[in-house]
Amino acid sequence: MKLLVTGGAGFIGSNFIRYMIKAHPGDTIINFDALTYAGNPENLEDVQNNPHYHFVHGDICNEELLYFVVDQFAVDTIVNFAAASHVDRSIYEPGLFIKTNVLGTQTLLEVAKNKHIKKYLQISTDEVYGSLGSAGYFTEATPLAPNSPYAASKASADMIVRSYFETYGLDINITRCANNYGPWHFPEKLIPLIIINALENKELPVYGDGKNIRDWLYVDDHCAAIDLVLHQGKPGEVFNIGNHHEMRNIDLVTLILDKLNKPHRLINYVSDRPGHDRRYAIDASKIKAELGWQPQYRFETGINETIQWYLTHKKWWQKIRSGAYKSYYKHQYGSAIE
Ligand code: NAD
Ligand code: TDX
Repeated sequence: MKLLVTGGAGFIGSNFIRYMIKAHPGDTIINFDALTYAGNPENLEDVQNNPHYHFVHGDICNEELLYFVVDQFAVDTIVNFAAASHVDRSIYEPGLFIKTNVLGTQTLLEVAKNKHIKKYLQISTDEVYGSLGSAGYFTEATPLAPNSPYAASKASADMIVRSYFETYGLDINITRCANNYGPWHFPEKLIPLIIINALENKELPVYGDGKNIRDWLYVDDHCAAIDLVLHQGKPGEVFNIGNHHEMRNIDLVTLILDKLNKPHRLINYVSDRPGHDRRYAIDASKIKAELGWQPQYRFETGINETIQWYLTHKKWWQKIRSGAYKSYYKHQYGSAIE
């Protein structure tokens, strides 16, 4: 396989590239990434000298460059991770999310169609389904009802991907995964933010009443699912990915504090996120039944490994937290949290 991975320098993309290099050492992987604040070449330092791995610095809105790269490497498969991915940032800057997530996806699809790419996989999210009440699960048949500009941009992209299948016969799949956690997770997101703030004895910002529920999946299990869909996904199909690990945010924050032996008084309830989805929960029975996917990580194992990773990679996150991230943090949390 000659695989173009967009957004491969981010959290899930970098874990996926490392996973694929191990699982399919003969494949060629081209990581195409704009290196926004969330893209970090250090995430892939250990594979950069692998002769089957190539990095191209580029924007998925740049059609000309995409054609060049697809020709240059004779790309036959595309996985699109590239996205503006943080819900809170989408509230301040919706236009960027539309540009990257919607227009960028369409640009990539156009190249895939014209270059007769064999498989195009769109990495989507469970957030496109909106919010659940206290019961029930998202299935692939749940209507899309996105609530944040981020979720709306991802849902829009999904619709365009679908249209390239229906109209042009491009072999596409869409995966919609639950919240991921694991190594290389950018510290603006809840789990790494809580681990790092706790390690530094800083306050932990919990939105609203802390009772919003997220369904957590270890990133390697997501990578394995993507690998299966790439190889076996029937054209045009959507697959939900998740492992029934629902937790209230406050319970997750408390669990991390306890594991780090840090006091609960670090918790600080702050203003809620506007449009904050109450509950996500994925029904992944389709990918299990059709492709035989089975998650390997129990939450207890995954969270312990994740905490351990942040303890042993202080330099990685200290560098991020000392740069431009500081002004985002101040903007998001103001003086409520130091
Ligand atoms: P991330 O923010 O860590 O990484 C995004 C990457 O995309 C970065 O490397 C960034 O530089 C790159 N990028 C951004 N704009 C680009 C552009 N215009 N052109 C090329 N590259 C660009 O995000 P993540 O958490 O790794 O998420 C990856 C994908 O998975 C996203 O599409 C996201 O919607 C989806 N997803 C994430 C989760 C999660 O829990 N993190 C869950 C489900 C789905
Ligand atoms: O400081 C915080 N305090 C807080 O209470 C932050 C950053 C988050 N939260 C809450 C909001 C959510 O209920 O924690 C939960 C998780 O928040 P995020 O880590 O921002 O993730 P979420 O909004 O659920 O979105 C993530 O999962 C789905 C990814 O960022 C998306 O890219 C993915 O599609």
